Amino acid sequence: MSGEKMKLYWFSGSTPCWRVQIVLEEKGFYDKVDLRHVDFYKQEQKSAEVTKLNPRGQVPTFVDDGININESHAICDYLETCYGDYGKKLIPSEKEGMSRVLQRMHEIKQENRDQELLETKYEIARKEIQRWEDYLMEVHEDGQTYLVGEDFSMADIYLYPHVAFCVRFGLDISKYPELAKYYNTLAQRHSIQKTWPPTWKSSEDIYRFLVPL
Ligand SMILES: N[C@@H](CCC(=O)N[C@@H](CS)C(=O)NCC(=O)O)C(=O)O
Repeated sequence: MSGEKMKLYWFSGSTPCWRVQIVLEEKGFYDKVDLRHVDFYKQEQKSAEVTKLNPRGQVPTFVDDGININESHAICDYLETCYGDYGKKLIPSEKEGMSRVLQRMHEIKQENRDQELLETKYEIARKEIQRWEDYLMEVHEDGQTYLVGEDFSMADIYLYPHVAFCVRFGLDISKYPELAKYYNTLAQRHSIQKTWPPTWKSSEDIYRFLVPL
C-alpha cells in the first residue's frame, strides 16, 4: 500500500460500493481508507469533487496513490492484481482454480449488465436466481461452502451484495434454500459484517418487490 491514503466515495446500500468495501477489508486496508460517504438525497455524487474523478457522477469512485479508478469490478480486480499478496488471496494463481473463480465472477457481471431487464422481467430474474441456487446446490452437495468450493474468493464478493440486496428488498429467500444457506453463512464473515451497509441495519428504506420472486 502506498504512503498516500486510498480514498473511496461510497453510499450506504450501494451494492457496487459494498463489493469494493469487502475487498478492501479482506486485504486489510479498510480501516486505513479515507471513506467519503456521499449523500444521494443531496445529489453529492454529482458534485464537482466527485465528477472530477468520475464523470458519470456515481459511486464507487476510488483513488489509490493518485491513481483514479472507478467501476466496482475494475476496482476489485485492480486491488487483487496490485495487492495480491496482502490479506486474503481472492483469485487463485493456479490455472484450474483461477478459471473457476473467473468464470463465476464474469457470469455475475453479465447479470449486472442486465439489471434493468431483471427489474422489469420477473421471469428472467426468477430463472437467474434459480441458476445460482443450482450452482450452490452442487457446492453444498460436495460439502463445501463457497461459490467456487472450499475457499472464499472474488466470485463470492461479486455475488454476495446482489443476494443481500434481494433479501433486503423483499426476496423471500426461504424459497431458495441453498441461497438462504449461503446468505446466512457468509453473513458471519468478518469482512461482510464489518462493511454491511449501515442504513440496512435499521428497518427504514425497505421496499418490496411488486411481484414476488
Ligand atoms: N457499473 C457501476 C455502477 C455504479 C452505480 O450504478 N452506482 C450507483 C449507486 S449503486 C450511483 O452512484 N448512482 C447515483 C447516480 O447515478 O446518480 C459500478 O459497478 O461501479
